[in-house]
Amino acid sequence: MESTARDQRFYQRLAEVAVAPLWRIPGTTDPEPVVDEVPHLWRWRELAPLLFEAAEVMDLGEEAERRALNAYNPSRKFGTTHNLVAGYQLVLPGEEAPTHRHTPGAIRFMLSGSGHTVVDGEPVLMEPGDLVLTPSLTWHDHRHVGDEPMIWLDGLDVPFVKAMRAGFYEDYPGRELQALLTSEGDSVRRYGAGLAPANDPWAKPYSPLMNYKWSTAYEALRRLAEAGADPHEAVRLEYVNPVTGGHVLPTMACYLQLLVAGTATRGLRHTSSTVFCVVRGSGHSVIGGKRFDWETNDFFAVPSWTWYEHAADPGEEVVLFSMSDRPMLEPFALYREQRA
Ligand code: GTQ
Repeated sequence: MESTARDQRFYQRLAEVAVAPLWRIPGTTDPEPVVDEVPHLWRWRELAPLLFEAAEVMDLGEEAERRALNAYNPSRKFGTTHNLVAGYQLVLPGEEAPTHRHTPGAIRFMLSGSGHTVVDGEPVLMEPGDLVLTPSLTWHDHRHVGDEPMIWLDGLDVPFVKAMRAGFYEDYPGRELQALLTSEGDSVRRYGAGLAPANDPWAKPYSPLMNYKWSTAYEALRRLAEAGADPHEAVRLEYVNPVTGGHVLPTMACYLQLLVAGTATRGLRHTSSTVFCVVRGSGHSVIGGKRFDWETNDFFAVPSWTWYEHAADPGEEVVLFSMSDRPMLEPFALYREQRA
């Protein structure tokens, strides 16, 4: 139909009362999700020197509460994916990152060194390969132990929480470090074997286990590897809430995955977005048709509804850690996946 002067006046009048005609709104009838973020790889080799330089530029505890480098998707100003943000964090010997809490939930995958993250009064010892939770509104701080730099990968749901207009943040009263309320590893003793004390009253919307130890997780992964591999998932375990069997956090799910040396997965895509971190070995992923070669400690973003597959180099057993926003989609029946 021709656009007449009368039509134009009509559309102008709609604009004047802040209304748009549905038939002119793009995207209303997209047959599939339109994804505005890109697959991307962040290399440890490139970022590690910058992380250590950050220690010269910024005093932890004085200038800022955390020395963390947030990875943003090159197609966005904030967020590694549209729902998740990931990045390296560094605490040096003698340093402490003060106590605070916020509505965004966080997970930490430990890469090197050691220290305590104190979570609501529980000192949680972080060692390489451990997955530590600091769920929404739990008081948390990080305290270095030993003589190696303490480095981990942070994963948070900040972009989602901001989009929900639900971001709140608070420093610990008096700006002191929180008091210790239990002995080290209390939740590991209660829940660390994947079982829970009988008649356990835990009812919070996140896992009561604050530390999934590397040795336990890797041993379980090796045992599952003996049972065989899935063509799309390879050998893949989810870190679960031992009380409910559900995801570790209401907004984020975490996984540990093994690829036998020289093997590859088949293509997979889903409506959840994922950040993968290379725990061991080297290989590559093809994401949205683009190849990314990765090494230990690198991490990469797989956007929603984007085909991806992983391959382990010959002679290299590969272990991948991943965090996913799948729990944000499931309650609304919006999680969907497809296998090649
Ligand atoms: O370590 O508590 O990357 O509060 C972003 C916000 C880390 C933390 C981040 C945080 C933290």
